[in-house]
Amino acid sequence: MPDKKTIDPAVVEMLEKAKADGVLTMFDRAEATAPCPIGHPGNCCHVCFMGPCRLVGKTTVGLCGATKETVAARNLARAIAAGAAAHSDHGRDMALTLLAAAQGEALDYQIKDEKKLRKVARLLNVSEQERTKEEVAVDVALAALADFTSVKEEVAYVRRAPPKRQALWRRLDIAPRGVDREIVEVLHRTNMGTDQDAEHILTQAMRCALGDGWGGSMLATDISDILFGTPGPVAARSNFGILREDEVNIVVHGHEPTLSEMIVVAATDPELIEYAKSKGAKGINLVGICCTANEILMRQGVPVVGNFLSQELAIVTGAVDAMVVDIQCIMQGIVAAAEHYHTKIITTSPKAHITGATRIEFDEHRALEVAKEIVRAGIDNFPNRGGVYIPDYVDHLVAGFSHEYINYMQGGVYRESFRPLNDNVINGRIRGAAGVVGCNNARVTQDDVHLYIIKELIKNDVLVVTTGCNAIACAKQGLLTPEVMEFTGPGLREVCQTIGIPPVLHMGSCVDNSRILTVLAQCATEGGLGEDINNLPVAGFAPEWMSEKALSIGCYFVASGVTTWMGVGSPVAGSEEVQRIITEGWKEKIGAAYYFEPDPEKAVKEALAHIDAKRAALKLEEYSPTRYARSATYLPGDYAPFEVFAEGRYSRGG
Ligand code: MSK
Repeated sequence: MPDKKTIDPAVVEMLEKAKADGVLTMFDRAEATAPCPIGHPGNCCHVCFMGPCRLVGKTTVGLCGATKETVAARNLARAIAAGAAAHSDHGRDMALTLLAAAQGEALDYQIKDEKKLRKVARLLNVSEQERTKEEVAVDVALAALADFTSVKEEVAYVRRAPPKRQALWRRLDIAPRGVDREIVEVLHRTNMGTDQDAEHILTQAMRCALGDGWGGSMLATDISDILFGTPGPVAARSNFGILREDEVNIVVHGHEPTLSEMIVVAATDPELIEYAKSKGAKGINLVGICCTANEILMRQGVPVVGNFLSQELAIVTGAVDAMVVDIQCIMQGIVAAAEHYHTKIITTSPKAHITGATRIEFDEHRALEVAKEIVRAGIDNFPNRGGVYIPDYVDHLVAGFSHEYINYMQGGVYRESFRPLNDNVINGRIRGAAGVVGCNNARVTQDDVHLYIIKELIKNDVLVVTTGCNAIACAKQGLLTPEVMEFTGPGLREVCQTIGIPPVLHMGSCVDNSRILTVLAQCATEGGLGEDINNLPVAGFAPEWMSEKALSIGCYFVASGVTTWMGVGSPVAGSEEVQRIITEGWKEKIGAAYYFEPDPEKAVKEALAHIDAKRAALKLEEYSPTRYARSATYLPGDYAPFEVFAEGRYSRGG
């Protein structure tokens, strides 16, 4: 167990309150339950009913003779398939919502970004000229749905990758067909007695993950943008201090924006605000947790309470009148926590019920009506509150750096491009870039590894993009504001100050890691940095990962050419051969390695060496930490426009 449970002082206060109130949280359960020493490193085989076979000590093969390599590879491949399924099913539901909206069956949704709709239409080979946006949207939705189930054809978005990468995927026969087919094939091959060659199994795992990244997740992101708007920078607030003692607090938690976007509308409905006042509240305060939070944060500026490990603790404040959940990363423990307080846990997805929770099923055909019913349930619960304690910590942030905005910010409407970014990598102001993403994990100190890695990277002039719970960890630390230049190396600082951006760019939720893929593809084809993603001086990190989705994301980053370091521990530690395959083997095969490295210092060191090696291979200026030290002399407070954020870093008061 880590020495400390968290570095967030608001969480420390809430853990004390949970203890005083007799509430057990994941932090307590992590202390009480050690990870299984056989399953954790991938040595437990349970694909048939003669086992599980535990490959430890003298037992080196299962009943069927399956080796440690085969077992570890099968376990990893199955986890990747499950993660890909989660993202892609989310994406498919977005396509169904778009279809219903375009056909006039879901009247509460509009096509908010027509420009993006038409761009996506062209990418999916849907004719868009001289057609209404609704006509185009119907065909885009149908094309997307067909993409998920394509049996033979590769998914359309493969064509968004650099041509060299596409060619490599085709040569290796891993250009993904529909993600459904790839997931099924992983499950079939890893079924008892089928594919029993570790490398062969893991090659299919890559294909499946690519079907997620360049298929299901990318479609989820694009369709969300079409329906709810493509994000641009938006100022917002984070941490427990955003809860209000005198207002109805409604927390949305999970991943899908379809319901939460409607709850945003319902929470600002004058009639419902009046209704809240009739119950003694001053108004309605809508906030988020996890990736539903990221979705409405980056489009609507809705504040975020915390990341994955903070979900039970939000209830412990006694101030949450309703916690509305949809899919993924929702702990069953929130229902038990809510029994100590008045909080109503409301499950909404037809796919996700939780025993003991209140159920209000979401239906996109009457979306706003359901959203209002949910908000009303939260309001009705306000008078039932007991004691309330809200830790007084609030930080400010800027979120919403979509691919489209990053393009725009480097030249405006008429000259948008990635040229300035590439040029600054070439001249060494920016040493490289990193995607730092992913969950919290109760086996390590909450947010500590995230922030250590990000601070080390930006100190070393590495521009960081972030998503998911890592983005929320950064938000709580004030790292998503332009004022954090004190942590930033001089070259990167100069670039960020010139453009007016933070050194850490919030790019969205878990499925929005697909935005990072398209940014990388554009960097690779812009010129000057090679011709493929694996030529770029970039790295991937998931410092506190815990979810199968994170394994799929990590795998599609690697298969796309980004060497990636996963923190915490390795799910394949039990097989040296599998570790070799996904590191040296994949480096040779696909041009990038998949590392599991629990030591964050070592991971950063290796990633910086990797970035420098990529610079050298491109024959770029050797990176020097002092070359731009004189030109980038401005520090926080030297310039006025963002003084409003100057507090930062777990500041007290909202
Ligand atoms: S919510 S998958 S804990 S990032 Fe997307 Fe956070 Fe990881 Fe869930």
